Amino acid sequence: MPAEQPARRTVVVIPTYNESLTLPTTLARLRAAVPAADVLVVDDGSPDGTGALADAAAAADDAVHVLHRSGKQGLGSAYVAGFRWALEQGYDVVCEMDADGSHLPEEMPRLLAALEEGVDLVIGSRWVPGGAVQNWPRSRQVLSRGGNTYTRLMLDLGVADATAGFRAFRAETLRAIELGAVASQGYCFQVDMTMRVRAGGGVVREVPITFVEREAGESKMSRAIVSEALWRVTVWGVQKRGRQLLGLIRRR
Ligand SMILES: Nc1nc2c(ncn2[C@@H]2O[C@H](COP(=O)(O)OP(=O)(O)OP(=O)(O)O)[C@@H](O)[C@H]2O)c(=O)[nH]1
Ligand SMILES: [Mg+2]
Repeated sequence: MPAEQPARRTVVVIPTYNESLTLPTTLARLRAAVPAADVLVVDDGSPDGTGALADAAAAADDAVHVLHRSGKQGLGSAYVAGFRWALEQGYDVVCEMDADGSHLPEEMPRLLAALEEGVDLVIGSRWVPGGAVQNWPRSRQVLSRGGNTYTRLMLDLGVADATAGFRAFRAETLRAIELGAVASQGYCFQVDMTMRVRAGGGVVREVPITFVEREAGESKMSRAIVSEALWRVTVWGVQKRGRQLLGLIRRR
């Protein structure tokens, strides 16, 4: 009989800012869907009391943890803080998920199952065959598809949904990344992390998911987040082409 694999310790990091209407349901569904996984809520002092709701959930359930930060500091830095905490605690697998119900907790087991030996990062993807979006306005679909097409042209990461925030990382993959150097704050945090995993030779696998528009609470999407993604991806793309050109010249 093959030796039994030791169970992987898994944590799901959920960043929150004003998600009091959605977090309790998301937490309950996640705990039911993946009972073996712990949860870390990273709340940025939400004025609507999301942090207190997270504390109440943590008091009632040992698997739920909360990191409180003072004031809205951005999605990217919330994830970096959550990842650091997770690595310090010695988890083997670290996942990302939104609080607003867009990422179905019931699909998390499929992401975890796809993180097989040899896979470093699993992305729950809207834009691979079998992936879908529900109730998303046409404008958001166009933005997401357009952003991903531009990212593919500039960076060629071999990924259809580089901005997706529904993910599972192997802890070693995160350990190999210099998290302090990650400056991206909005959507492009996801592109940034994908690029760093690929640059380190990591294997990325996409699994199709159904992304559902939030039913309550407000989006934190802003013009600033879109323009940050646009300029950073452009700078990375130009740098990449520059390196390729230098390589060509040196070879001659
Ligand atoms: N801690 C923290 N969480 C944040 C911050 N900005 C966004 N979030 C959370 O990150 C997740 C994604 O943010 P959303 O507002 O849903 O952004 P989005 O999914 O791109 O936009 P929608 O499609 O409109 O929902 C949610 O759980 C937010 O509460 C932030 O500055 N700090
Ligand atoms: Mg959302």
